[in-house]
Amino acid sequence: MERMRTPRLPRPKRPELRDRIQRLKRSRLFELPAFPVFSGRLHDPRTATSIGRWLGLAFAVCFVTGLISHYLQRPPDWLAPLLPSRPAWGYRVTQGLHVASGIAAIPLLFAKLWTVYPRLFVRPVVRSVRHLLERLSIGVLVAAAVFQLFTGLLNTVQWYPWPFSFVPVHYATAWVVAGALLLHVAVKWPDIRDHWSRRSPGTLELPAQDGPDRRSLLTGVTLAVGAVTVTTVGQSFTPLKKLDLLAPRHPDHGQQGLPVNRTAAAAGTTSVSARDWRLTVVGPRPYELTLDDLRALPQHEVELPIACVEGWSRNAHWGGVRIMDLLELAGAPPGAGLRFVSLERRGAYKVMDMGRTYAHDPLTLLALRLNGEVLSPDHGFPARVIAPNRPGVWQTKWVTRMEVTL
Ligand code: HEM
Ligand SMILES: Nc1nc2c(c(=O)[nH]1)N[C@H]1C(S)=C(S)[C@@H](COP(=O)(O)O)O[C@H]1N2
Ligand SMILES: [Mo]
Repeated sequence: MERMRTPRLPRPKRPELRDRIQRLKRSRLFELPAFPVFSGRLHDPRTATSIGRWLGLAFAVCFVTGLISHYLQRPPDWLAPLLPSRPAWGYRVTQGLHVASGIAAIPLLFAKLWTVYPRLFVRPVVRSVRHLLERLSIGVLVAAAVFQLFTGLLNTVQWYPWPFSFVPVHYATAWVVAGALLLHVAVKWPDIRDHWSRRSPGTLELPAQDGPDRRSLLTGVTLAVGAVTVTTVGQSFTPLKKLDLLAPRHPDHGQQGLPVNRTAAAAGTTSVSARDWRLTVVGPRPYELTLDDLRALPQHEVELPIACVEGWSRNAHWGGVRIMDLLELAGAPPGAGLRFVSLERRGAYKVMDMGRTYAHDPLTLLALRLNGEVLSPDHGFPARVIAPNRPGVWQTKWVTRMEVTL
């Protein structure tokens, strides 16, 4: 009887390779990540919390001051007559803070991203639906924050290397950053609570955690934030103007002691003749004035800043006629506002609407003089608006027409 032969297994072509794989599997080497392992304290939740709270504060200041800028510039119809014209320096402070905290946020964001980047290598990539949502929301937060900070910075130097219009996109992204940030803080709340301060229970148990390396990192970040702040904040906080080395504007550089954004040449208003120029006022009692007529009206002097939306600002001494006097001459009722039209041929700032509070504020002038001299063409010769607590964009230059609005 023939013996049954066990069927022969096909011989592995490379037995040594199979053995190696088997051994590897047994040695758990396969479970190790294919990426670097991060065990340093600089990447732990405590460091992420200490940098994150400053970044969060900077973002909160940006968000609030950004909304103030939005509503002062583009109020809905119901709000326009209620906008406050005081304090006179209000917009100077809020927009100065906006750009300063935005610039400070840039090194903070770098530091924060560096602290948490090992999380990119967490495996498994997704543990649960909750984990997936958390990672997606952080993805949105990081993308929106990086986008917001860099486009904001480029806007301050008036560089627009993109096909969309900056302001509406910056505004929409502000809401995305704010929403994603709130969600992020809510999800990470347990970590934040445990690591907020030195005295928190999580760290008391581990007193040796805080080593010189963490302190060096935080010192480095503080120095970076200090350096970018001190070298730019002088563009609006003039006591530090001597240190204003990196900001796009220096408060002292410009004709008549004041920087210029849009020149008369750019606006096509270089050759306005003082003799032919007229101010046309449209209202219940319409009238027209020459420059000499305006100069013959009661003159007032005010000290008010130009506070540009791009973050620079400078106080100046203005002389001219009160807008409220011109309104009264036109027989305007107390609730009236105004529309101003500039000689400028085209441009976003040719027409400007002014609400009741500004129009009736005694500080609001149709200015004819700047720092003791007749306005230069670049500053709006023959007449320009200067009003308190008003974004620079609405301090209309080269005014030729005023229409009473009710
Ligand atoms: C989380 C960060 C930021 C948030 C939430 C934020 C938010 C806002 C908002 C809501 C506005 C008003 C937009 C409008 O008028 O509709 C604004 C305006 C502005 N922001 Fe930001 N911003 C941030 C960062 C920055 C940064 C980093 C800079 C510059 C360094 C910057 C520069 C500006 C400028 C120049 C404007 C005025 C734009 C204009 O009206 O022409 N922002 N921001
Ligand atoms: N007609 C007109 N007025 C304008 C502008 C403009 O482009 N056109 N620029 C505005 C901006 S953005 C600012 S910051 C102030 C600056 O005034 P200044 O150039 O006299 O400093 O003018 C505002 N008035
Ligand atoms: Mo401006």
